[in-house]
Amino acid sequence: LASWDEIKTGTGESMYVGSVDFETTASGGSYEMRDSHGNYTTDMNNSQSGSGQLFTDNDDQWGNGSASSDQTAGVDAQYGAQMTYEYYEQVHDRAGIWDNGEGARSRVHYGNQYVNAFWDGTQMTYGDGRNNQHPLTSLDVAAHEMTHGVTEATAGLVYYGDAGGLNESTSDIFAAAMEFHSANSADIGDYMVGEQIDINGNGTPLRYMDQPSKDGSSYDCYSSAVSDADPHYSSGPLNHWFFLASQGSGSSTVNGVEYNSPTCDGSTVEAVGREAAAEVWYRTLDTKLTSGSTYTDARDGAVESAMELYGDGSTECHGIQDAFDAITVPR
Ligand code: ASN
Ligand code: ZN
Ligand code: CA
Repeated sequence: LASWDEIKTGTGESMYVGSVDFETTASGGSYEMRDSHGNYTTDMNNSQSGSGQLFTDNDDQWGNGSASSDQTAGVDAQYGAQMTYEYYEQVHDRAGIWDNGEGARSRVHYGNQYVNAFWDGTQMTYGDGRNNQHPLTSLDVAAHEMTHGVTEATAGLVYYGDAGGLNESTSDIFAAAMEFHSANSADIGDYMVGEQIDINGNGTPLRYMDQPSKDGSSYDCYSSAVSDADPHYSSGPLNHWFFLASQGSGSSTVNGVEYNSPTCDGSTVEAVGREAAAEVWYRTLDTKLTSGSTYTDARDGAVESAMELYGDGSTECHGIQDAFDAITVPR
């Protein structure tokens, strides 16, 4: 931020979160899509290389709520980055991906009909989705990708074996936690990932945390087979753990969405609440896990974290353990 620049409040018409206010930077007579932490968003204009062009605007009113404006996907990505930054800062006392107060770049309009988003070690990148009409810029997808950065900067979980599943699930867990925390009225919080980007063309989400196998590929329960699966499927058991710890087993309704989460061993799990579950998992990621951690390490680390946070014998400690029993991670 140059000394003559000034943080302003821009107004955006987003694709997925309605009309939003977000931080912009006034610079040289126009406005930049850049917030007070240094998170900024660029337009790749269908290219697949380079940094893209920083979004700027003359009146600080951005996008039109549809893909017909190039700024729209930028609004979602920038808002998502700002909201995720604030989630980590407010809830986990973490100053961004690297915990050093620095923001990151988001790139939108990557490629043509590119139906994916990714973290590459330095930045978040988003394609425009099916028919270039469904940019992969929903809040949960933005938080998912940014969390890959947090995971890299903390535990450093590799992207294969058990650790790969833990890595993917960590991104889904904080995607859900951030979506609830941001409490945006157009995207109020749920235990699904990618429910707004219509990635399957029939309105179904990418992943379900109450019963991960509903996507047709993810595992609900831990077994040795999980270790050989794609990280997006071996994430299932830990996503299921997060749901069980947050909401408990059986049926529940949250923000109007009905869930059903059977346990793998027929047990009943009492909820410790989403905030406690997220707190425990963040501490586990930040202080217990390393690059090659397994599901057993995840269990041990989470139980230890729950003890440190809430005390030995606490309801939280029992609930966290019971949820790991329920996904059949051996003691
Ligand atoms: N969207 C995917 C993810 O973040 C990209 C990948 O396969 N790494 O998991
Ligand atoms: Zn991922
Ligand atoms: Ca979601």
